[in-house]
Amino acid sequence: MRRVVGILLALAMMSFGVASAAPAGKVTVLCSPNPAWCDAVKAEFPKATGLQVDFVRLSSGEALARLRAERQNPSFDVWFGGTGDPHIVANEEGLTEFLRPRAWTDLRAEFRDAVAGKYIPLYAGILGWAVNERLLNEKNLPVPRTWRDLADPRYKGLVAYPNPNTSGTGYTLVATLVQVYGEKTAFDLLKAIHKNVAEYSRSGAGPGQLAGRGEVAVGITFVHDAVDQVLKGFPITYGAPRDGTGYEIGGLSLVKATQNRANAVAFIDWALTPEAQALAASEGQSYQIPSNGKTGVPRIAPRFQDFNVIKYDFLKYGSAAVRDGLVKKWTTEVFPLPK
Ligand code: S7P
Repeated sequence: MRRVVGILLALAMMSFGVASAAPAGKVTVLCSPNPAWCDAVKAEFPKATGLQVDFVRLSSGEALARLRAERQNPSFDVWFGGTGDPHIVANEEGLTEFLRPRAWTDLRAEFRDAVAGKYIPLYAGILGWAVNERLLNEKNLPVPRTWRDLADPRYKGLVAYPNPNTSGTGYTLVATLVQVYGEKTAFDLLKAIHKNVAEYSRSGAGPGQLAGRGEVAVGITFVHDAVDQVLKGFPITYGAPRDGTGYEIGGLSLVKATQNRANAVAFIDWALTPEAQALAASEGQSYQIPSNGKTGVPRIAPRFQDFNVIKYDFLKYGSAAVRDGLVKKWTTEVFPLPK
């Protein structure tokens, strides 16, 4: 009898076009980390929830620009990953809203406290560089030790870093130098380093790839992205300047004007589970420190205690006024200079 009822119920559901038992629908995600991680999320989220994922991969600065452009009619439900500064800008401009996720109390307190409820911490990573020592040895050049070393004219054409307009990594570099040296000295240093830059990449991972291919000798990137290049077999060593370096607390934000809130919240809660966060290293070629304290830290993830990491002021350098001001200053005072 129960079997007959089940068949009749299924037929009734199909005849009225009622969705199957699994929740119908999908989540559209603005995905800023390594594309491999975005792909892993797309593959695994449906297995856990029955919901599908569509994503667009944009670097952090591009992602913020897209959310600003779509303020009235966003095509995304969630912003997954990317550096924290633009996530703070998006929150302050009402493009995203803070949501206290199910896993909130499991998230590392130092990450939660640093971003003060502007967004949900997803991971953390240290700014540093990928170094092609083979290329440096060919030119009889030393491995740089400080940011100031990168201004040495002997490194002409041998440095790359991301464009802060598009890349959150690139903005983290500019904001780090300002916090270490003060704005005037920082921009004098950026102007000097500019003469040595072969390429300003679009994405944060770009400079490490350029160094891995031997197109530059020093690629400024997050150290975990340099680790990825090493694991892929490129002749890279990695580190960070001794004179102080910044870091990112990667963001996870609910798009405020989403019409798909329930599914967006389901994605956010899933993304913070240890199982989902473990995908970064196992499938996503991403070796940050996960935000959930219950998620295992990849053995090869760079550790804060191994570097001279500054107390990065996220609330100041993530404000729209400061972030947009420094990006504009770099774009008008550094980028156009002759080399
Ligand atoms: O997953 C790698 C990673 O470096 O990509 C993110 C990066 O900020 C996004 O790239 P952009 O610099 O191009 O914005 C980081 O959040 C993450 O660590």
